Amino acid sequence: PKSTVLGYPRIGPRRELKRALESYWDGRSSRAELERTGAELRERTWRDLARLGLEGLPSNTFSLYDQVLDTAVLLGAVPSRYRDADDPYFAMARGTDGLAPLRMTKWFDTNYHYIVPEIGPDTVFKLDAAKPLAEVREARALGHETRPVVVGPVTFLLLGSALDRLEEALACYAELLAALAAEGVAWVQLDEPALVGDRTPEELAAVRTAYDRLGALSERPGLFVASYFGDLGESLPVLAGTPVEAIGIDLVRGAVPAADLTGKTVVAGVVSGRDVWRTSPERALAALASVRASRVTVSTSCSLQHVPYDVSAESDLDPALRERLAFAEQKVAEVVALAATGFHGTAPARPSVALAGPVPAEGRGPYAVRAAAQAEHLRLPPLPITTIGSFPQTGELRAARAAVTAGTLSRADYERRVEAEIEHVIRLQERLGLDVLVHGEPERNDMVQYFAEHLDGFAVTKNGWVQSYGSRCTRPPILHGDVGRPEPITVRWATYAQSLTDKPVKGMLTGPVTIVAWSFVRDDLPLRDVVFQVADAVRDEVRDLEAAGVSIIQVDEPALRELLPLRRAAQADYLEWAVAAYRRATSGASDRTQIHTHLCYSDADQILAAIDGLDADVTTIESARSGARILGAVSSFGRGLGPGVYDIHSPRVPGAGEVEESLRGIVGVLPVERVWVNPDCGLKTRTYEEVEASLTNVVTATRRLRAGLQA
Ligand code: THG
Ligand code: ZN
Repeated sequence: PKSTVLGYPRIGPRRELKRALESYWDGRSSRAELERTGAELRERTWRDLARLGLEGLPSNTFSLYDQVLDTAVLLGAVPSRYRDADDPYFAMARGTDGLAPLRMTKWFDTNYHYIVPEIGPDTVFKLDAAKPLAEVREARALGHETRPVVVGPVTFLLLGSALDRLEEALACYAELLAALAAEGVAWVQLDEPALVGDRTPEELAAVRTAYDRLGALSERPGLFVASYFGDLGESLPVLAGTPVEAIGIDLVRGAVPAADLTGKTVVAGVVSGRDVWRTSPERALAALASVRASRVTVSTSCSLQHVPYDVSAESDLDPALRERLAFAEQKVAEVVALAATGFHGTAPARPSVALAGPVPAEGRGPYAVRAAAQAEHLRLPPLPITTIGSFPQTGELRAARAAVTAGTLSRADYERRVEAEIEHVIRLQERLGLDVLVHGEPERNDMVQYFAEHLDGFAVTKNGWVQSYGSRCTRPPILHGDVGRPEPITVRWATYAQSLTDKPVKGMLTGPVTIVAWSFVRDDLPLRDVVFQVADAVRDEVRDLEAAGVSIIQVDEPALRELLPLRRAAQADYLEWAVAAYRRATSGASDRTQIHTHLCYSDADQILAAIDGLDADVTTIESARSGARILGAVSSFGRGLGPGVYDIHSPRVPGAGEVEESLRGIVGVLPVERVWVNPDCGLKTRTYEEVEASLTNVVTATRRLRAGLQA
């Protein structure tokens, strides 16, 4: 075919799949009803793609939860403990009463999370091709021939840390290819995004083995190996040396390869699947023209699952901005138009660029000086107790926000409800005996969307949902112009909360890297410059919070790890500017103001030096699950540390004895004067009942330890 896409969104243009999943999980509907919604979404996707004129339609890009989990099921990699569950698939994805779910982590450098395959000594690979075969047949019954998409063997095994199981996995893939060929399938797409990272000689040898082996099979469809999220680099000649017929190359993130790929089809990813901008036809056509291959198919740089469905659903967007945007539907139309080379649009001009000025001189003194000033000012007890920031988001608050948008609730009434919630959260924390309070963030829908709504240079969407994991979605804001902060954003809520209590209340901000990572950003400026603009807006907010009497300010960067470049060669430069941006955002604070930050990642090892470089006075970390390893690693920071004393990701309430034991473990490793006591993450997803019971036990445990310190 002359045109195709590597994948398509599946949550539904109005999040139909989200609703169907949550209804099924709550026992309000049957598995059959869920399947029906899935079938409707697939039918609609194929119909839309065909209507837009796309030639190569993908199938098996639909998933009830995650495509990596689907691949694990395809290969029989279902850990035995899940096999007897009522619904093993969702037991793996979400856990059950008695079973923890499989681990989940970020898909390369995206905000999408996949389920990590668990491949152990008990894993027996055994093909279960039901899903891809059913989708091929389903599409065929609707009049569409499709190309099933499956995660390829090398990427799948690398994600499961089990490349040593290549032989067994390949036997399964071979069986799959035979089954697809028997079904009359002409092409299969094997996704190998892992090939755009640094690969060892052994891993490159595995690529060669895999595709020589699969390519040599007599009964198989055409093999299309798709790479995305960067340059294939040293993987390209390896792949090109195997018998695969087609290679997918990301020409948005990566360069047009110099290599002569005569004999191959190049599936040229010239329409970005990672941003929401219209494609420049000049650039795309130039890239297409310079590919040296036997055939060129026009495509997207990666699956379109990372962008929303349809920009024409965004009636509230400024028309001048909207005409510069392309969501999934518009991108398909671009691919089709480029393939026909009847693409005559011109890229509209971008707004002017106001570069962030020079980095402000570091305002803050050395830690020892700061710590002394803060101790004098804050007068906290030993082992101060705090929380990460958010308190349970009630259905009432979400409904109230929706009512404001719908125009059925006045802003003033909404703000009164937010204030009532803040007062409730403050009184609760006082009653429990916490030392550093938070306002609970009832006014925020999302820690990035909320700031984007209040900053210049950003637009937000009504329906621009992108799947983050399972049924969970975000609406990434669109950073399209120069960033500015017209007026204080959080000061009103922070000062209201502080007015209710004599205890210090932390101001809560999202850091510049995270705001950018979870938005779609302009592509006409280096990412660093965009992040610095956002940093300056956060810096203004820090300054205003301080001026309003807020003496502790937390600036979180949960996406610091996510934006780490996939290639090692680019990582040091990124970490340097990312840390500089954080310091730019926070260094306007005086020595007396205590800066906190919070980390959620279990895989922080690669960026520990950068986290140290943030130079926050207090770092709270999710350590309840990652355990002693991370404690040892951060103990060298030499500043305040709050390793989580219990895991908030489960509804279980930890006993006081259990928390005490965890705390004793922590003070056994870290100097007690640097230790803070806190849950290991925000409380947004818990109920008030769970939060109250858990925090009561945290306070009891901390008081026992304090008593021991005085003795
Ligand atoms: N915000 C954004 N991105 C994120 C997170 C976030 N990426 C990483 C991590 N946190 C992902 N986690 C979640 C958790 C919950 C939800 C989304 C991502 C979620 N979303 C609501 C839903 O799908 O119903 C919608 C929220 C809304 O109204 O905006 O619950 O915290 N940007
Ligand atoms: Zn966290």
